[in-house]
Amino acid sequence: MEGMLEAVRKAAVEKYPRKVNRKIQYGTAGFRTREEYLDHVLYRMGILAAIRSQTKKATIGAMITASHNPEEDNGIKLIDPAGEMLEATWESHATFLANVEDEDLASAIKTIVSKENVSMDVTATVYVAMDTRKSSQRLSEALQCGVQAAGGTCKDYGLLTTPQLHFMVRCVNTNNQYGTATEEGYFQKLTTAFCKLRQQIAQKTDNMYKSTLTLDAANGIGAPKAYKLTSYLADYLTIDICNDGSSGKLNYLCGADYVKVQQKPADGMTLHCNARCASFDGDADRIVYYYADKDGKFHLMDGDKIATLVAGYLQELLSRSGLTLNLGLVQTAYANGSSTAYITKNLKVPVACAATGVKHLHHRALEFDLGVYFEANGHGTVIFSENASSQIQSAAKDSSLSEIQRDAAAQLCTVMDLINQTVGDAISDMLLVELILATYGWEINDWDSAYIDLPNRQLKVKVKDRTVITTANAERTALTPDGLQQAVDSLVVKYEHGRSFVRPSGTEDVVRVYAEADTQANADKLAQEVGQAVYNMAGGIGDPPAP
Ligand code: 16G
Ligand code: MG
Repeated sequence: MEGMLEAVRKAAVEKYPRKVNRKIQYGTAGFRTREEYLDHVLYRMGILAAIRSQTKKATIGAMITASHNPEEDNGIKLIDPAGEMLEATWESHATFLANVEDEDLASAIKTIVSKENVSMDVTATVYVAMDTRKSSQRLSEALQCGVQAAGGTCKDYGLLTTPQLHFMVRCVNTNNQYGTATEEGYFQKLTTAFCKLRQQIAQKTDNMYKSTLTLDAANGIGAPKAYKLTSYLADYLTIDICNDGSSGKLNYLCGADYVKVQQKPADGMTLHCNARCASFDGDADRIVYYYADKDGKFHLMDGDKIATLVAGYLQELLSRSGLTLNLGLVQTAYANGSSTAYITKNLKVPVACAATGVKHLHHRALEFDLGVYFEANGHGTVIFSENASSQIQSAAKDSSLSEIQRDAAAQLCTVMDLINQTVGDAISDMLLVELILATYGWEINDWDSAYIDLPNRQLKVKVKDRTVITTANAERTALTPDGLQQAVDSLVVKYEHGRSFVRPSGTEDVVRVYAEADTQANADKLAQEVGQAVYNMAGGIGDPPAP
């Protein structure tokens, strides 16, 4: 231990000193900030990843990315053994370790080691990958230096999407039961399932589905991976890849976040009537679809629309199979009210609401046999419990069941392989959506017509200290400051289909306001009034929210 601490201290001082005294926090999606502030943080996260690996006696992942942030930013997310997000208590270890002075680094490591009962005799293994940012290679070297200084070994995958690395970590920790921990293994697993299911679809003459898709790859890692993907898809899907990084800038005027927030197509995408378009974000863990109707009007198919499509499809397969497994959908407070009403009333699938952030949705989804979760921003997946997965597998082989039941179970089995269950995955979600549309023989407007979104508006309010706002009930109720929730309630009742909530952002120094109502004008008005209430009661600074 002492030898390791000396090696760690030496490399810290000589190669990765903490030059600037600015506090950094492991937030909802790891560390994320300007790339020039991150070298020492990455080095230290290498050390932490090694210790985490020794604690869990398993391989840990470290993904270098800042997702949909601008090219100038970067960041890191650690991945736990089952391919899920880092456990919350370790988020505070990460924040602690990233912020200590260089001379306190050794003692900080000792503190964590003694708190967590780390087995120092276990050799740590860390799987490392990065997105396409210019700074990623340099930061990856810093991270690997940290792992090695702590006595661990790295496997460097180079360029991967975030969900690909989550997949690799899960594979290696299940002795490749989940899949093979290589990029080839990833594409093989997903696309074999996709092609098999596509092949089974009877070609009805009235099938309106067209197997072409235009993809905006956000000038990021999604582009080279989507090119690779196409070689596995036979004729089942043709992808025309735009914003592939050959000239444009990462996430600039493109990508899933831009399209969702701006409610308009990414630059470089030409929309033809009812032709499907999709956008990935910068690390390809989010996807949104969109199209223009015959009048040229833009329609966004966000995470809510994807969730209803997926939940409806799984519900149908489950009921055909006769299996009595419980299927549920997890959304956040941002889910459009129309989507929640449609899922509950039309699909009769129970809906749970979780706080914003993938880990909250993921955990809630684990409570169902089949848990579908999606954020409106396009991040989501489906998780199958062990019980569900083994029941589905046995039903697919059970000769006492009818052929219809067995076929449905066999299809579910293959669908499980198509889905990256570790985390939302733009590539896997795209294949799933394409499969479902092809199965139903739908054009994108058929999918869209399931329900009409309630008009909505989001606002940001700057306040002196956003922590004065605390929430409960999956962020739908403001507990403090006193009287704020009553104020929101009294505004909401003035509007038909009115709904609004406020929450402090986990990634920006602002308070976010969401409002929806029967018309766009009313949604705008409600958001502005609620924003004003936040401004008045929670210490607003600068200009009050504009009408
Ligand atoms: C992070 C979350 C995302 C969430 C967003 C909310 C992960 C991997 N990402 O990007 O799920 O929607 O934060 O940001 O958990 P906000 O707190 O600023 O509204
Ligand atoms: Mg992302």
